[in-house]
Amino acid sequence: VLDAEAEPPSGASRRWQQVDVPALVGQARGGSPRAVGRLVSLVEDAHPALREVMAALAPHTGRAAVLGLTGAPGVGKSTTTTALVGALRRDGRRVGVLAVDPTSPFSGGALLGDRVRMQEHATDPGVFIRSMATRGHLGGLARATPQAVRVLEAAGCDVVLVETVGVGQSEVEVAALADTTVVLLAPGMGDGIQAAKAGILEVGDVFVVNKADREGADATARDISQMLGLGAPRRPGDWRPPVVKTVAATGAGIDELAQAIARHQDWLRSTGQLEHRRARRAAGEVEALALAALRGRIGDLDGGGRLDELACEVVAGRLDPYAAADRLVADLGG
Ligand SMILES: Nc1nc2c(ncn2[C@@H]2O[C@H](COP(=O)(O)OP(=O)(O)OP(=O)(O)O)[C@@H](O)[C@H]2O)c(=O)[nH]1
Ligand SMILES: [Mg+2]
Repeated sequence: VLDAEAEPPSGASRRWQQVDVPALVGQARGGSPRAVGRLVSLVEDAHPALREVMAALAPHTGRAAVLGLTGAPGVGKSTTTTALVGALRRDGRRVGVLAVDPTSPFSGGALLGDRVRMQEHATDPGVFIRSMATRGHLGGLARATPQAVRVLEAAGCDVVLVETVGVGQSEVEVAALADTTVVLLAPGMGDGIQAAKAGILEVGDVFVVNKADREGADATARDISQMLGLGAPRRPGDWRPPVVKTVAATGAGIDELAQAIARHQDWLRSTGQLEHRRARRAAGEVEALALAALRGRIGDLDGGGRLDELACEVVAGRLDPYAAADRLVADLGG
């Protein structure tokens, strides 16, 4: 796309910057952190060139393991991510890190903190670290994250770690995007009851009680194990989420965590769950894009006037909502 212009969500007209997609993708494939950063920015902005970017990236994706790390603010996600990156690098794996902040519309203090914390990897050419803010962007976390993961995969990452702060629905969302979801808790702040309330017991493939140097870690780990046992009875061959204790700040327990993640990845592959999860994920992505396209076309019918017209008919009692929807759909086809 060389001369892309489109309407941003606000409706105000905006001139998009020109993008030489083949050149940019080529540079990213060659390992240029700048090109990778630029592509993730296009993802964040829902830039009109994204369609071409995704087409260019598609042949180079689907091979990376996608790990989601989620948990309450301050539980130690970034510290754990940094330690995991170290373990993966010692294994010779190329790693991408996406720190996704679903609450922040701009790159503020928290993300700056992440960058400082991950400084030890800043000059390693085998590590890409990128923060992404999604609030206020079209589709938010659910649209942008898989697209940014594709950018990192195409840049040659074997593993992509997605860190998301657990607020509201974001844990559940990140779980839907990852092959393996790691849920972090800390003593005293995330006991079993709290975790059950937040709905994270269902989404975790591996549970971590971080800050195990603090009092209460054993009790929290026991709580979580117990709550996990109360769920639906497991059948033979089902995955049993392990609970690992870590002190991310010193690296204690990180090897055990890496092993638990590797075991889950083996299980995913050997049971066919990996393909199943990825297919379900892609279906969700395609459906979301298709629905967005349909919504756009509805908005375009008579410059948006057709929907208003039908709505007036419904209000006046001349049409029922089903009949009005049928007409709208018929108009889309015609
Ligand atoms: N005592 C102790 N402190 C830790 C441990 N791991 C991390 N911390 C500290 O906890 C604080 C928060 O750590 P982060 O890694 O930034 O936590 P986070 O979950 O990424 O935080 P947000 O991204 O802001 O939600 C920092 O001051 C860390 O140094 C640990 O194992 N023990
Ligand atoms: Mg963090």
